[in-house]
Amino acid sequence: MKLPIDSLSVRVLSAPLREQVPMSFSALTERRSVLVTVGAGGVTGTGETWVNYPGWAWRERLATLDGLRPLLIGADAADPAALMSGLAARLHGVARQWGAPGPLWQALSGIDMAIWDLLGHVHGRPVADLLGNGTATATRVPAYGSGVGPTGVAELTERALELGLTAIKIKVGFGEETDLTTIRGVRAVAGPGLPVFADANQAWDPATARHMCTVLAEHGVAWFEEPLAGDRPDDLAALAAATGAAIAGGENVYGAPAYAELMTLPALAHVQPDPSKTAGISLSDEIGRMPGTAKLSPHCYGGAATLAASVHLVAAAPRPGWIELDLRENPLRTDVATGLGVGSDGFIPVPTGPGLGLTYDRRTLDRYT
Ligand code: SMN
Ligand code: MG
Repeated sequence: MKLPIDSLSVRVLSAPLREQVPMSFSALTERRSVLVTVGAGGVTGTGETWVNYPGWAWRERLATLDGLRPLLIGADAADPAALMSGLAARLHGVARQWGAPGPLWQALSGIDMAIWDLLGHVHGRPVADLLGNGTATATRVPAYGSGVGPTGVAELTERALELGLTAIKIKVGFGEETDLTTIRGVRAVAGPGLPVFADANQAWDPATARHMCTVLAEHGVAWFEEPLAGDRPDDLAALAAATGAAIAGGENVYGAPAYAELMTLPALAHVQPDPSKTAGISLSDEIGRMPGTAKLSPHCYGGAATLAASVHLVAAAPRPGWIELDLRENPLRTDVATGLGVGSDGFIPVPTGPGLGLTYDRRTLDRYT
């Protein structure tokens, strides 16, 4: 059955943050999100496209989605993976010439997420059931608390433990002293046993990375995320060989060939495509099924739709990893829709409703629009 797309609409959300979120590359001053809604045959689906950085990215995204609309209207929503790989191939050349594969993939990711939600509604099935071969789907997936440090270390660690989460990810790459203060602060609250992951956001050079991976491993850090620039797999391999570090990464990789290359890295323990940013649901699912040993642990720093997409992806993955749950305030994730929540065991139950399984609250959406 063909499902010709007949509409594409967008909604820009923003919510002020009481406290800035420091990152090794920039600070975030407000939560921003662009919701993408696709319609076909009287049914709609809603996804989300990543517009966190830079602050004006939402304007670019509206323009890019406008530009993509003519390619989408009339296209078949029945097979989103085929539609996405077709669009990616068709737009590859212009994205290179534009120098903007990132924004293009981010726009396509939001569209793809919306189409999977729509398809779930058409079939009356959760997205997890429609992915892969539709079998061996988990009913709940483990979540870790992310975004701990360099500020708010004790408070955010306590929040993670209160939520029942069974692992934490710290932000490093702010200098050795600051990074050690962060890991010590987590251990002081959570004790020596809690699994802790560290994310350097590509801040280190190879020598610093070797040193910091060794130092942080002594504090029991279990994976090192983007310790080096994401586009240098040989440097990552050398770092892993020298230190034995387990590597995580993938939130800044674009296109199936680049992910396939990343997956050949023997030390890659977790691959982290972002369903709102780098790979939508279709390519994220494909990446999780690529040969290799890395588990699928999607990058998630968005609203409710991106979290839901991550949950469905991990539930259906042959090598399921972790769900990333940002511990800092984000009403665009917690307040705009119902259908997702963390259980007291630190696991997120996979929504059983159709599509992504979210029900948006119109009034709250309007408040943040
Ligand atoms: C991250 C990146 C961008 C914004 C927030 C957090 C980080 C992560 O790399 O993996 O969560
Ligand atoms: Mg990261």
